[in-house]
Amino acid sequence: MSALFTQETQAIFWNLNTSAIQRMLDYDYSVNRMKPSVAAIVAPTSNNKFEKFFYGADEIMVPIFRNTIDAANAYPQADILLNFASFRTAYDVTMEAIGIRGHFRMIMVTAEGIPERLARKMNQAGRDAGVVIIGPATVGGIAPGAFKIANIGGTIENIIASKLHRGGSCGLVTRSGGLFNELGNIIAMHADGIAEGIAIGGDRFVGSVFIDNLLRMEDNPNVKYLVLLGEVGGLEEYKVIEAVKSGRIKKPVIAWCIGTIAKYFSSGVQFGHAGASANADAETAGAKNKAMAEAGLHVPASFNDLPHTIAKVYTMLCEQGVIEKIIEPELRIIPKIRRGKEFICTISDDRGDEATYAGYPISSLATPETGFGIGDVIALLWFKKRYPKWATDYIETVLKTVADHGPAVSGAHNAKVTARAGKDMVSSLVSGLLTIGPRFGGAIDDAARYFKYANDNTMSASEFLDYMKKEGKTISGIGHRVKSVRNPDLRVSGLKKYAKAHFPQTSLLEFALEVEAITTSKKDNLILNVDGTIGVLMVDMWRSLGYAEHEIDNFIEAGTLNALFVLGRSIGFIGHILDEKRLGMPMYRHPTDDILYNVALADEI
Ligand code: Q5B
Repeated sequence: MSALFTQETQAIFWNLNTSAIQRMLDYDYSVNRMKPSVAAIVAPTSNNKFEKFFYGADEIMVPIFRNTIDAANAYPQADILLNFASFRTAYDVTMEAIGIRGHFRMIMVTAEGIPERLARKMNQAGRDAGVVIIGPATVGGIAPGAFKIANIGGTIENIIASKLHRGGSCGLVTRSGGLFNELGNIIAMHADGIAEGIAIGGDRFVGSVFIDNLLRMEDNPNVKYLVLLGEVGGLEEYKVIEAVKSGRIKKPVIAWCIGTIAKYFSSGVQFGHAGASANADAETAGAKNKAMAEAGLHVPASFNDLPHTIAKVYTMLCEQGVIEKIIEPELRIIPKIRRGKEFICTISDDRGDEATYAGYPISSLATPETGFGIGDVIALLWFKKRYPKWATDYIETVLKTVADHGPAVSGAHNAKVTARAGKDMVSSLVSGLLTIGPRFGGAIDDAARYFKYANDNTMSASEFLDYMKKEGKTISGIGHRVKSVRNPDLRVSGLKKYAKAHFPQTSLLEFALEVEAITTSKKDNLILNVDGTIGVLMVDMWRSLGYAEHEIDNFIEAGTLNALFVLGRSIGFIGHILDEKRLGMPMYRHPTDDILYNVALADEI
């Protein structure tokens, strides 16, 4: 790939460095990118699932993952890793990312001070895997108008002043980030800006070196000439000389090595970067500048002359028709004052002419002719997906099945008593709903959780029973007050029949039935009850729909399954409350002869 970054490029940002990420997104917005350049964040210690960032005046949510593998799996198109881990962690993060074979095309490592032994291993691993490593100790790179890594180019004002908001024709490679900005400014003043620029980093051992980047830029048709800002120390510039001599690099190269002052010192000088010190004559800036000039590179007489050399080469290429005039694009302006939103909604939107459920206008769902049922509405509003008919029909079967089970059950009883106390519909309904819990109706999530846990851990039915006994827990989804083997619950038979006929697979149901075979052999009423059947079949449904196990676990943790009982049984409770109102029943008082009074005289203390 000759252009390292395009407008489509997306990165995974390792570390929750909010200000650097915000700067990237501000850049994206300004240059009219269609999608944010940061697809996801990896932050191992964060408990948050996303972080909000501004995108222009609006806000967007960038998902947070606790490890790189999950982020990479969720965002297969995000093939750049911006590794902002500390120098203690950066090596491990890079090696893990290289190990995700075929995912990352480029990894940028910002940390300074990674031990040289590890840096060499890391760089070699990158080369072996065909991954471009930029850094360590770098601010990264930029393809103006397309993709900008974190802080390179500085503030938005400096970016515009240096024409880094749109592509130019120079391919720039430096070691230093500070001098990258300086050169960016010089190139903007004396030519038309940069097509691609990379600061390779100041450490002695960096991943991609000058020649790697210059060869890629040679092949990039957007780059018309090259600027290399080398440094005293190392021999990398000689590889560029060889490439020019051999004709591999044909585009004009303007080059200068900084550090010529070193010859005025009596002893060796170590400049700011770890790699900036000459260990032999050939490594001095003077020797490298001389060799580059002799090889035909455009080498100015001094750094002060560099702008004139750039202007000269640029003008020549314009006159030759190699470089054409750039039509300046319009920039989007980032508002000075931005206000963060207090609430987030990802399921429905009421801002247009008509509200939508997960993108579907209500009118496209509501009327019978559309063919959508309440199962479809639940799939959209609860799971933000369109489910196939067998799955929405199952959800509707569940709702119809649990709508009521007579007046004697805990919730209906409470709702009736509350209505008879003169309370309104909502209060009576809520008093009924509040009885839904681990023993009554609200055992569905726990049933799914424990049966799934046993199944995930390949326990046999009897091992599962032993496990629950050790835990000191009754098995959610097993047992019923009135239903038993001899008095089977026909609701359960109906659900099982539906699943057998329509589900692609029912493996968790099979497991639950093995458990039931053991429990009913001990006690007749320890059947797989309606809660248990709904729970295991919902897991079978989600598995058949292709959800990952952790997504199913998240549904269960959120209480999704008990919510099905809440929703369905509300229909019945409302019926009972209306019944009470219709009948005008008086206040209820429980008969005292149905209460065992066992009240002793309180002791005095
Ligand atoms: N034992 C449901 O209890 C019930 C055991 C068990 C191991 C078990 C009980 C239970 C789990 C929770 C659950 C949903 C309380 C039920 C629903 C909706 C409904 C309701 C309706 C509707 C029934 C007697 C002996 C004891 C216990 C042992 C009982 N369950 N052992 N695992 N799961 N189940 N709830 O019969 O040796 O004698 O001390 O908590 O799934 O709510 O229609 O009414 O639509 O409205 O009263 O269908 O099973 O029995 O609690 O007195 O226990 O059996 O350890 O052993 P029972 P208990 P031991 S569906």
